[in-house]
Formats: sequence, structure tokens, C-alpha cells
Amino acid sequence: MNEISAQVSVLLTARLSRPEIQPTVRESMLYSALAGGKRIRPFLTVAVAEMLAAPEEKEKAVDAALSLGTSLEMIHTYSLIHDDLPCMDNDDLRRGKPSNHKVYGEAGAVLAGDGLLTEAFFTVANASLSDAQKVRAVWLLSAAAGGAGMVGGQSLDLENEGKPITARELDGINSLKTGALLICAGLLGCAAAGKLTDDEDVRRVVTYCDNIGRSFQLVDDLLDATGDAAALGKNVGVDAQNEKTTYVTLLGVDGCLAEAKRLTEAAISAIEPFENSALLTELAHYLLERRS
Ligand code: GRG
Repeated sequence: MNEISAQVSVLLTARLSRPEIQPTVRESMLYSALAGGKRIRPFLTVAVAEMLAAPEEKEKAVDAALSLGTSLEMIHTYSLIHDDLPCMDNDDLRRGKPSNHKVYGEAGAVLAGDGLLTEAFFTVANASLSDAQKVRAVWLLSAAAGGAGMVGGQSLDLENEGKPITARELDGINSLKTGALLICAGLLGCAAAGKLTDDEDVRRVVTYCDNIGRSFQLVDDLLDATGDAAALGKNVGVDAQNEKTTYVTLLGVDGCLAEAKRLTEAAISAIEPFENSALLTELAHYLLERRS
């Protein structure tokens, strides 16, 4: 995981340091992009590409996956910057550092987010991919990040703050807010390996991503309720402060853990038929056991 994470940081630095980018917004984008995220999404994209590509195509597929995963990481980073703004979650700590708006001001943070979202598509446009792969990647990224995906989930989440919601409603919000980008990560890996349409392999990857996405959210809620701010690099107890219904309020700590384990096993069993699934199995365990 560390090696892929380092490669993503190198690509992020290269793309976001382009001299054409205005210095202030460039510095603000780089600040958050290199603040030390876990790089789960690009790792997922690369691991899927590696698993699905034919041996003679592997190198090319992994290279493509690194570019696509980097573009997704830009979108993810933008969402965290905007999520921390006073008009949203109002968080002053992210990835162990002051949130972007604490350093660059609210306007600087809004622009850094806007810039990262746009640079993501510029990265796809400039990647070593076929035209068909680029079109597929643009489709996947925009579908997952927009109003029918992450932005839609964030909107629903804000609307429901302070209101009691059911487990079903919470599942719906999280599948948009968190799950959409994780499924996108897997599908970008399929695209990098040349799989541009649905088939049995792609469906298995989606099932895997859907299950780790749900487990990821359960663990996220657990960490907010019981985790350590220093290890997490962000404030804890934020959900309770914002009177949010979470999986911890609905299932309790033990219930959350049991459900996260069940989902992790379901994820692993979806990719078991593949020969080369070790990286994805490792990721599923890591997400369950993570402390940050
Ligand atoms: C503002 C459009 C917009 C969307 C925000 C991502 C998001 C939607 C909100 C963040 C709030 C949150 C804690 C969501 C739970 C899942 C999540 C995305 C956690 C952070 O992802 P990690 O753990 O972060 O992968 P790192 O820093 O490791 O990259």
C-alpha cells in the first residue's frame, strides 16, 4: 500500500505543480493533496487493474490506473476541503493539519476545491489512455461525484442533520456520500484493465467495493465515537456534536463491529474466484482494522 501511495503523491505533485496554475491556488491545492491521506481510492483502482489485466498488459494497466486513481484522489480531496468549511461540517483539523480554510481562508478553500475537481478531469484528458477509456473515466467520475452521487449524498446529509433517521435512510445517504466514490475507484480499475462494460468480473468488483464501502462507513462512525483524535488526524465526537444519526447510534459499538466484519467477509468472498486478489483482501482487512 505504501508504494502505491508514494506513487500517487508523486503524480499529484507533478500535476498540481504545473507552472500554468496560479501560485496561490496551486499552494492551497498542494497543501491538502499532500497532507497525508490514506490513498484508499487510488490503491483500490490500482489493485483492481492489477487483478484483472492480462499478464502482458499489466504494466500498461497499472500505469493507467495510477493516473485514474490520482484523478479520483483529487476529487476526494476537494470534497474533504469543502466538507470542512464553516458552512458545512465546520472542522478545523484534517489529515493531522489545520483544515484548508484555516490556512488559506474560506475563499481560498472553495477555490482549492474547485481547482482540484477541475484538475481531476484535466488529468484524465492527459493520461495515456485510449479515447474510449477516457470517455468511460469521465462518465464514471462525473456520475459518482455529482448530484446523483457524492454531492447528492452530502446534500441529503446536511438536510437531515439534527433529525432522527432510519437505518435505511442512513444507508442511502452513505451509499451516495461515501460508497459512490469507492465503487467508482473499482470501476476505474476495470477501465484501466480494458473492461469498459459490465460483465461477471466487473459485477464482482462492484460487489466487493459496495461491501467495503459500507464497512468503511461503519468503521468511520466507530472511530468518530471511540477513536483517538491524534491517530485520526481529525477531531472526534463531531457526529454527536452535530446530533447526527450514525451507525453507532443505531447499532451500538458491538453491533457496528459485527456488521463491519460481516461486510468485510462478503467483500472478500466476492473476489475469491480471482487468482490475484491478495491486494484487495489486504485492503478489506486494513479498512476493518484501521485506527485512522
Ligand atoms: C462537500 C461535495 C462535498 C462532499 C463531502 C467526503 C464527504 C462528502 C464528507 C466527508 C465527511 C466524512 C467523514 C465522510 C465519511 C467518509 C469519508 C469520505 C471519510 C474520509 O475518507 P478517508 O478516510 O480520508 O479515505 P483520507 O484523509 O485518508 O483520504
